[in-house]
Amino acid sequence: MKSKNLKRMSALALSVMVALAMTACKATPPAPMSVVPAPRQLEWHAMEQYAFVHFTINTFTGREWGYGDESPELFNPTDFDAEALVKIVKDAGLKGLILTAKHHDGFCLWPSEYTSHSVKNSPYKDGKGDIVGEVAKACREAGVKFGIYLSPWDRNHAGYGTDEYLTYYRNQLRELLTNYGPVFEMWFDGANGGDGYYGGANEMRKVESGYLYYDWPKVVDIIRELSPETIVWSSSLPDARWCSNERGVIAETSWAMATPADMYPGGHDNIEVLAHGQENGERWAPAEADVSIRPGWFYHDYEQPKSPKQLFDIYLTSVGRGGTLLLNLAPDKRGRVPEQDVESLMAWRKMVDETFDDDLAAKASVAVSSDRGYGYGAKGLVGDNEAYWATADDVVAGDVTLQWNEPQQISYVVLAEHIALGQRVRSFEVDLQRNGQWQNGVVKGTTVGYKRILPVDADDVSAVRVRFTDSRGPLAISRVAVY
Ligand code: FUL
Repeated sequence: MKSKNLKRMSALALSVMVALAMTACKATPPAPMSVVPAPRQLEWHAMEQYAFVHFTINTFTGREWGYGDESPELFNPTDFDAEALVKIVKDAGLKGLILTAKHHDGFCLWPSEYTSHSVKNSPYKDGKGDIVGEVAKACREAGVKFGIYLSPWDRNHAGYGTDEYLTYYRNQLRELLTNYGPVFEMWFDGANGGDGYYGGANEMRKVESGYLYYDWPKVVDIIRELSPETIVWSSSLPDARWCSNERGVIAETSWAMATPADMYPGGHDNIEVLAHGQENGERWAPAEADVSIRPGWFYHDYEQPKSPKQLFDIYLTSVGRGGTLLLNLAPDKRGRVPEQDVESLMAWRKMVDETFDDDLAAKASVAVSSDRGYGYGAKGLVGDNEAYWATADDVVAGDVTLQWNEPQQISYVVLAEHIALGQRVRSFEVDLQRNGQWQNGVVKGTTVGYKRILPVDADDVSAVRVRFTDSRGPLAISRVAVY
């Protein structure tokens, strides 16, 4: 008995020693690049896709941009149900929901204490309703993250263009962050100035440069003070940037880094920098692709939703290009997402899940050209785990080869960098071995980032080789998958 115990103890001691020795000989990780994502940004990347919801007085007037003179009485959804809305979002695999708490017309979907131009003067729940509060609560309960769109441009407010409005705007921001948090993302639209109601003035009010008028650093300070985990979208100090179009297309070359002064020179959008980011940018500001399921952002009865295939293509050009997808839903006058939109959305989800279900890398033999030592080998490339493949400090190129016993039919190669240490890859090529012959450069690409999905339609593939041909530092690749 005694000797049995002794044997057990020594086996245990041995395995502890082996584990300790192995940890001790694990190679050191590559040094981080000078710009890396904050923890809140890493979490945001991992969401991959989330919903936008455009719903306000425009839903009832048929407009895209309300003038600001609309009576709150027009806001009268007959069948709004926050839980049903959030359920659709969740079932579609969208990890968050950003609601238009206030669009350019100035109508507030919450009973703000700073204005009467809100739901409290609408017939919805006899003025006792609070769309922002109801959606925030339903999101919390369903485990869907909640975000807020608070339009800086306000065509209703009499003081728009003066300091008085800035105080109003900041008070509303405080009110929302205090009463409806946690808020994963604050969305500040760029549309600015122009004609509007402005408390009855009915005139043109141009703010010289929208960005300078709002004094964004002050707005960002408020967010950091009240809600440090919130992603700030756009403005002069963004945690995430506009991808430069509203079609859901992130550029093929897209760095997650960019320098604020280059993104917004003189307070205006620099489309080129917004589209591509900058390899040597000073800030982690990855691209977000905002696009609507319908032609408009708000519901119009004459419009149709995009097909599942169109949504799938958008997924490939957004999530598949290293950024996130912000997909807009437009509830109708009932306050419901139209049935055909829900159908399209669910079919899209199914398409994504089925396409990326069975990673062929799991049954391949995987080899790399070199690694930086124990703990950073080929194993780290396969499956969804924390490990990653990394090369030695002076090695900025390298290959991964996946080989199968049986030839495979493949549709996509998916690459991912270990971005916690920064974005590195400058260029890569994908080669295929078919019927014993290597076909080189079937895909040639530049950046990878959080995730890169590469359409490759080929059968009889016995091996896939990814050649990372240039990088800003040693390679740190967390995934090579094949579907
Ligand atoms: C635009 C706005 O002007 C649209 O109305 C919409 O809110 C979209 C997401 O951003 O610039």
